[in-house]
Amino acid sequence: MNLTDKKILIGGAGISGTGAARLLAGQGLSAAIYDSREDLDQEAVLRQAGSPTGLQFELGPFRDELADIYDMLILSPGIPVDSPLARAFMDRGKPVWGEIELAWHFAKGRIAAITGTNGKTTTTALVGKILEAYYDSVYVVGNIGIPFTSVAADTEEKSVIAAEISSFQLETVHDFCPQVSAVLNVTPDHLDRHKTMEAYAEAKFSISSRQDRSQVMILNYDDPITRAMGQKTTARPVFFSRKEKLDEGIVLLNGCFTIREEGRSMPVCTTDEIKLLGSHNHENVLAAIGIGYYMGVPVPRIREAVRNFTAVEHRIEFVRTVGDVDYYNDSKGTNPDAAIKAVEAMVKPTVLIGGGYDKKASYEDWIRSFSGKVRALVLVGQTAEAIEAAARKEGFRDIMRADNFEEAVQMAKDAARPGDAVLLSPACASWGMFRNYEERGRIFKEIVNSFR
Ligand code: UMA
Repeated sequence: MNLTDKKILIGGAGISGTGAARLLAGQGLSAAIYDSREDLDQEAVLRQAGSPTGLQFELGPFRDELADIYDMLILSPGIPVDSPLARAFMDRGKPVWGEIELAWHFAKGRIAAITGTNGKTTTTALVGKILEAYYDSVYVVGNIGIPFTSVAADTEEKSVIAAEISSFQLETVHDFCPQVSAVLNVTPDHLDRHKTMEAYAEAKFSISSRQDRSQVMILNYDDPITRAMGQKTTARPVFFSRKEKLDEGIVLLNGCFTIREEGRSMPVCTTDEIKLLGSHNHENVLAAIGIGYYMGVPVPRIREAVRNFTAVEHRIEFVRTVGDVDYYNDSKGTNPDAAIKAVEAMVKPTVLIGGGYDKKASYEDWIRSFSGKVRALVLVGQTAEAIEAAARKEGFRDIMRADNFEEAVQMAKDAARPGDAVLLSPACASWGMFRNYEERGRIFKEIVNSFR
């Protein structure tokens, strides 16, 4: 589709929307930004968009007539596809694209696209390092915090791109077609938005919907939902498994990450050689090895990158030890499944800080994973009550409630004994209390770093 002469409305003035505005302006296309915030700092938005001339603003409650005035909508991932804004365009048969589709339209080179409920940031960052170990022109973009639109115009035919893509972003892809796609796992998350697990899994699967047999879809064999995707995909499915010694795929053989293809076994490195904490990270490493390999990186270069890779910020990130208590920042643990992985990775008695924005998750499995390791739970935020109720139902009683985040960290410090760990792994999004999980993690680290 040719965007010239189209009147384009960008929905949302966050980093996704401003990235889109910057890209469109660079292509000589004019656009307007819609945002529900009437008090939006237009100067700041303009600066973030690279000060394009002629960027218009449409602010405040959505008016249906905007969908008459504009020809297409570029939708930020935080705005649902069933919002009045998106519906109005769809009802009129007008295109609704997201950041990924828009960037894809202008980008050159090959893409490795990674989604999944958990592990996608770590895996994408590791894939970025693997690609950098071999290629000159590498970009790491998407849900990881760098909008794909912000680099699309810089890419060249020789570029390779590692893109972390959320289910929200996958709702607005159409022609997007990566060279290698990956779905790491699908467990309950964002059900307030997708409503059912089927719809959530379907959104994840659409990462591969345009691929053909010359392209690869990397899937987790140990997860029943992603394993089933292997039957449905039009791409060539390649499985990874932490548990099964598959004849084909990326597997763990006697503690060694190994690529198995057409009867050959290619050892990459052992679990002892990696610096990532927790066995869930073995899955991320298996997936990243597969993605790197099918993006054409030779095994020795993959080995080098995997061995040197350290944890991503906010993902079971060690902060410091104070008074013989280890502090870990897992602010990226924004759903119960991710938070379970963090609890499992702890080796010491743990005081856990949880709670935040309500995504209508259920917390029982998370509480059950405490299994004697979590000594006390400090709760804060909108979900504190629901988590406390779930914990009491499961027989866990060492619960404290804090009025604000700072108090929660202080309470955890007071409850911890020498030899313990304090873990921030909220099982909830940060929205409402913080701008995003990064801000929550940074503030946690600031508080911990201020302890004497
Ligand atoms: N807005 C409206 N109407 C609405 C909702 C929002 O006008 O109904 C406006 C807000 O006032 C705000 C803007 O939209 O000005 C925010 O847009 P956004 O929520 O899409 O946030 P961005 O800053 O553009 O960041 C988005 C992703 N955010 C979400 O998906 C919620 C970022 O993922 C992503 O890094 C970025 O694009 C670049 O691709 C964050 C995230 O929380 C990290 N992702 C979720 C997750 O990982 O679980 C999916």
